[in-house]
Amino acid sequence: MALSLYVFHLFYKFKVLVLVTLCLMVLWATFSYFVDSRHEISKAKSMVEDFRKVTSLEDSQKEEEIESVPTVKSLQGHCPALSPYLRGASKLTFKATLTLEEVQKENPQVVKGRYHPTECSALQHVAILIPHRNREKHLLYLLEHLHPFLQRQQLDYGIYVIHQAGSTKFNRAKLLNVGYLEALKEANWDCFIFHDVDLVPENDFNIYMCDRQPKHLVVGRNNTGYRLRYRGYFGGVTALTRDQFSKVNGFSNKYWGWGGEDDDLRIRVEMQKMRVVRPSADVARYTMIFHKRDHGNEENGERMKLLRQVSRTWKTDGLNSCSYKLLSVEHNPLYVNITVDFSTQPKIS
Ligand code: UD2
Ligand code: MN
Repeated sequence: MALSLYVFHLFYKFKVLVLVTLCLMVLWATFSYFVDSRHEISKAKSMVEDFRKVTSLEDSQKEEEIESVPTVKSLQGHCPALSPYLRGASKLTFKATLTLEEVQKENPQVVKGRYHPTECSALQHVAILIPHRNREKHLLYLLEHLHPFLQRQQLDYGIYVIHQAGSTKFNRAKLLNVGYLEALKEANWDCFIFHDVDLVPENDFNIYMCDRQPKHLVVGRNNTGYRLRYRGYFGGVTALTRDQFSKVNGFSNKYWGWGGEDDDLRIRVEMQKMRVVRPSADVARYTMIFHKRDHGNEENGERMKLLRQVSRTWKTDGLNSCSYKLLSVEHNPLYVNITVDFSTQPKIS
């Protein structure tokens, strides 16, 4: 009898132990679920906050617009802060046999390099400016990926390729100044994206809209292990509003060959008490199509000297002194091609 009582007691103790363990497991699972979801919620919150900032910039612009000229467009509802078409990270492919005709077929709604969503009124009008010479294949790949990317973001946009004619030293910064000046002759763009031809964005949550501060869109790229190259790095792809860019007098026109012009723009931005902002590292990712240094774009030996002078020269070297010979403006189906000659220095066109 005593033995069976003892066995019963032991069995009872075992049951209690199992029950307690089960309770602990349930508690642990619940706790980790809440910790995870709190993390997710705060991530989502910060994303929404980012979009709210952009939209409020837009709203203040739109309010001014509505007050001055009530247009038919302003009666249409604005697109949402977060487009429903975004997909996140995508695996990029670059088909060797791709043709311009194929890309055109994929983008029937793009006319003369421009697109706007029909279901809502875009939050910003964005001009993409691409400096170019001898990189036709890169341009093709960029157009292939960028058009659908921008359409998924519900932007009213136009793509401008600014082509440097001839074989004089390449001048990326001056080409971008030309792009800004020429694009504004066509439309009242709110925002400018200064875009290398060989950088393809990997994640469409990297929104091609301007912020209240100048924005640097390349935190990382494939060939630098997706890390920021250095703290003040401002190269590759940047977004500035019409006003931010005009406030710094644009880029310097004096950087011939490779390097320095991006740091010069950052110095101009900081001198105007603006601050460079960046999207989070997990979305600001790019693939740079492999290339070697081009002929005619050799390293600029003057760049350190020029960088030391920015505070003295920015007011007279920039948009207000950008002289060039405009050779042509062609409206191709997928982009506007602006060809300029820098070999002579005629007065501003
Ligand atoms: C870096 C920067 C770039 C710029 C450059 C220094 C990144 C990702 N990019 O680019 O923004 O600051 O250093 O000047 O950090 N191009 C042509 N044809 C040419 C030469 C240049 O089209 O013959 C254009 C093209 O758009 C190209 C860009 O200029 O992407 C920059 O030149 P790069 O790609 O040779 O220089 P990279 O990759 O070191
Ligand atoms: Mn490059």
